[in-house]
Amino acid sequence: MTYRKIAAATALLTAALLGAAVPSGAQAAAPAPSCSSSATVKETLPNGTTWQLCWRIHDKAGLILEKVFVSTKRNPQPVQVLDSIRLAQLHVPYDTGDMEFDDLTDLGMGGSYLETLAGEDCKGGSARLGSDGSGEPKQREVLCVSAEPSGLAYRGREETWDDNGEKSVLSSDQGHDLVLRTISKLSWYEYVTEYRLHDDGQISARLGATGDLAPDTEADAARGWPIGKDANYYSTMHYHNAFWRVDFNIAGKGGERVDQYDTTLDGRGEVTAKLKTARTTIAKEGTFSKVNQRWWRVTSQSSRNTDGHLRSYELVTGGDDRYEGHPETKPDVTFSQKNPCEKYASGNASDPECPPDRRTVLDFVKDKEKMTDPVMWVRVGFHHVPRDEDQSPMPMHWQGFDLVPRDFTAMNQLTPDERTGQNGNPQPEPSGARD
Ligand SMILES: [Cu+2]
Repeated sequence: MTYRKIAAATALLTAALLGAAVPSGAQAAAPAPSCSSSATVKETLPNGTTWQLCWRIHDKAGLILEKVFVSTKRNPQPVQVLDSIRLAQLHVPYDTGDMEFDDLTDLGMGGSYLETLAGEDCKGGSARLGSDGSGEPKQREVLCVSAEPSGLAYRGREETWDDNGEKSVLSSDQGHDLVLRTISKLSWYEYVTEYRLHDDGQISARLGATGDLAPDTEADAARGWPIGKDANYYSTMHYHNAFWRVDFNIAGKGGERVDQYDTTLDGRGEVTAKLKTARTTIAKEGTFSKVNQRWWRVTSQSSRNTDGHLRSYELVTGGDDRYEGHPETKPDVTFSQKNPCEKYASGNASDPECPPDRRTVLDFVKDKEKMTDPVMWVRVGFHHVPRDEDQSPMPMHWQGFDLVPRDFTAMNQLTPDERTGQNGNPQPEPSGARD
């Protein structure tokens, strides 16, 4: 998993943090929110980073974040990152081949499946009222908003010399994430939809699973794992194959370009292997998969940071089991031209307004349309081999990915004052270092 492991101790912190004073400079006029105050989250983290967004619950997709803007103490003007992000499918096929649930389109993360927060669900956070997306007007406490510590954000100790001798300047700070979280109970499983908006501009999307294993007694040792006494009962292995739909709108300009980067061996230098990294611009719709040292970024074609570099966000995926039982779950990422008929990564219902053949991501891209407004479909799978410890309730297991800013700002968004002179100006090697 590449997203940061978060310390469990978050309680009590959020109430204090969310009420913290906004640092000067971070109060620049934000664009008018396009949603009501109850559907707006605008919070400033301790080091001055402010995230602002709209949220709502969709009966199938569950929690949707829209119009996501970020500003920091050093870059106080809010800049849009995302038009929207949400889950786009969750396949749960069992290894026996006897059972599969497409949890988003068959059931749904919203509606009656959406849990009202209770107990310790949002301890230390702020529970927000909202409707569950079913059309039912009743408002419930369904969204938990909290600020959670993310550990050491950076550290740099600089050694300098003057007439008085050696001087050491330490820059270090603790980081925080703004966390938005909902819980959906689908039969035995309980899923946590979570977005972590980091103070350095990173966005982490992840799905947690807890609750209980689904009962199924058909498995043998090749397709199940013995739980309970001896080997009387094998709990069936299965996948949780999740898709997310990500629509960037960098600086509100849209029209991003998709870049793929590959790093390969390129002969030898004087000491060791040479490597080269090459960009391939993906102009047309398609599906793509990871190989060693391959990654993608979504790049604005018109918005630049103050160094003149095009702003972008990079997709970073970590632990991932590819489910090969369906053709549409084989690619790791799909880029398609934005189309309102393409709602889910699979299982799109027939709609008289839409062509009948747009069921899965593979259908979305088969005509290889030129992309002027790309949508990114990210697939992350988890092959769940049950274990004794999964009962009961099951410890949370997570799957997800990160969106990491690349050239969104000219320096680290958290750069402290004493380091601002170092942009493009690396410091000389400290004395006493290796030669
Ligand atoms: Cu599972």
